Amino acid sequence: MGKFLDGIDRPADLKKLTQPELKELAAEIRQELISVVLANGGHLASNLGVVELTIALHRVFDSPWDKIVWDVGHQAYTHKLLTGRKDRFATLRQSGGLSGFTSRTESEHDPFGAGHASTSISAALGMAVARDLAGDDYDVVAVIGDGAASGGMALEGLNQVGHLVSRLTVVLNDNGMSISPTVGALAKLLSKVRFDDRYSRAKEKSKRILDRLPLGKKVWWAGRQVEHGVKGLMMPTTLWEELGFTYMGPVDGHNIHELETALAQARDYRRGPTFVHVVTIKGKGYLPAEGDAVYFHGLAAKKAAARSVPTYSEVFAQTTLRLAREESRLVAITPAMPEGNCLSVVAAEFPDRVFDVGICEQHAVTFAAGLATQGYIPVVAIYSTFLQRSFDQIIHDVCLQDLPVVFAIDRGGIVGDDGKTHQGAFDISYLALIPNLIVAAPRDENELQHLLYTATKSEHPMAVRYPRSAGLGVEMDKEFRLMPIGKAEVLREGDDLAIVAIGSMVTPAMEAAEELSAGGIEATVINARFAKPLDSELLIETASRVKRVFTVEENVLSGGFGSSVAELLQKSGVDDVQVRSVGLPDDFIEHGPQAALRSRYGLDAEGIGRQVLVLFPGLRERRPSARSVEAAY
Ligand SMILES: Cc1ncc(C[n+]2csc(CCOP(=O)(O)OP(=O)(O)O)c2C)c(N)n1
Repeated sequence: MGKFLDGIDRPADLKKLTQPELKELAAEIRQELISVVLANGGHLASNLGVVELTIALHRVFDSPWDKIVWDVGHQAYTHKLLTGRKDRFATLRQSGGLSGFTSRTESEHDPFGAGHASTSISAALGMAVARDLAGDDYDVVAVIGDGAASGGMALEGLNQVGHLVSRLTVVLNDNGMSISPTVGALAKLLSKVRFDDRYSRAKEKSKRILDRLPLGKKVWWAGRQVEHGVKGLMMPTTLWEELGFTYMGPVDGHNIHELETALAQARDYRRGPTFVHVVTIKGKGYLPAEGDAVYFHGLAAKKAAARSVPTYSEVFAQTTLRLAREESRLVAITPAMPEGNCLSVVAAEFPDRVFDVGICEQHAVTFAAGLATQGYIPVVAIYSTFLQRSFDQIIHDVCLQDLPVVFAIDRGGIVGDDGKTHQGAFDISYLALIPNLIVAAPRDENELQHLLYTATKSEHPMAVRYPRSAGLGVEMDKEFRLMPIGKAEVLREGDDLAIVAIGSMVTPAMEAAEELSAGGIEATVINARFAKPLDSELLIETASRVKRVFTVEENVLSGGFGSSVAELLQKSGVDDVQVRSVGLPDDFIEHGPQAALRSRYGLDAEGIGRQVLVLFPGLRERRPSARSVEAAY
């Protein structure tokens, strides 16, 4: 790995190195990051930007005694390399390997697991308060990017830190970027500090004074600056100070010595919270990533074949673009993901009608609700996992008032390499229980465009969830079609059982049915299309006829599509029907390739066919030839 990195088994080993050696270590770390992430995928640019910051943090603080809480945790690769995980680093994001985020189960150096943004300050404050209640003495540091700092929770955390005046350090890793450039008034304020040359001049002067002072005096001097509000008079850093923090910075985030000086000042300032403003370059040290930090924010693992079929996200964006051209009241909202959900394509043509609201899913939903009250047609595009943040906004602000907001829910189902924190496993369950909300999932990209169109014409809120993947390559209809709400589609007729599938599971269900047919079992296959409202007429009629209903969904079974179907049949008094459901288990799903995970949970054609036979043993008995099908699996 490199002369210096080889010698680091724990953070304490860093303390033996000189400043020039630390520089070399940083170069070795960058090499390792680049080679592993280019192969395995992951957050390259974010990690390259914090190499020096991570080294300095681990020299100044004493992890795991001191708690370093990384926000999102996507930038913690150097932290992993320095905290005893370097020998497993090549397994990053692989099945059974290191997670791409921080995780309490992975290391004692990860005091808080993450994956979703803006949690670090609240978690760190909890730790600091626990420390004070217990009469302990460790330091607590939250490291948060300027993107994550725009999230509501981060601001709520800052608010309470200032109120309690707890001793903790917030390190702001300010690179001007979220995944795309950071948006919002706070971002503007930060960029003022970063680019104000009066500030650099004052900083140079401070540095000269500080370098000459002994340590004890340095702390005194930092305190004096705050008391006199010197910086506040000149620079827009007053905000942090008014919030109750002692502000230090901006610090050059690629100068280890300067970082250590500021962090040590923060550590030694015992009178309350400190705020260390670190300026970094996203992608630092790898020119392609410095030049295009958006592309290099998150890379997919190397894929063998180039993709020619558009992804569901691309079809969503193309559809939204067409709809925006036809309907001037249509507006689109994204919480900091214009690249991931492809809305940047729509923003290029309609910059005034696409809103990147920052990493603020809750705000995004209520903002949409407000737009809907005035007759606009808001399309809120959010990944399934991040929409969890907005649960009450969906209930209280949108559905209770029956406002026609469109939810375009990307990455529903298994997402793969990002793992536990990012699987879109719960949305059908948490949406289908909400009154007034229509919940749909297309079987392919053609159905996606029709459902989106239908949602924009709906008088009620409507959610359309689709998977993280390329489409199926089906032909796209030229004209949009209104899909009748709550109407399913029968794809195949058979008398032995009905397989009722939703969304991404429809095609594997059809394949499984063909395979079962070869073994003499004839299944009806229904594309449910809607998880709510269900096509009760069709489901009751089919269930009464075939007596065996097998539901398939890429969502947790608890409260999911299958349980809605079972509930419907139970309520309707159709008693003599066996209902069996497959879906995701009551667990958090690890990282790994999507196909491998689907296969593990039996959510592919083979798994569906196998489970039909296992869960309906009567079918095997009735059809002897089915035994050979089971044997084939
Ligand atoms: C709640 C939530 N929404 C969206 C995301 C997706 N996401 C991951 S990293 C990131 C940008 C973070 O920007 P910043 O905190 O500035 O860190 P940087 O990568 O720039 O270092 C976003 C939007 C997320 N992880 N959590």
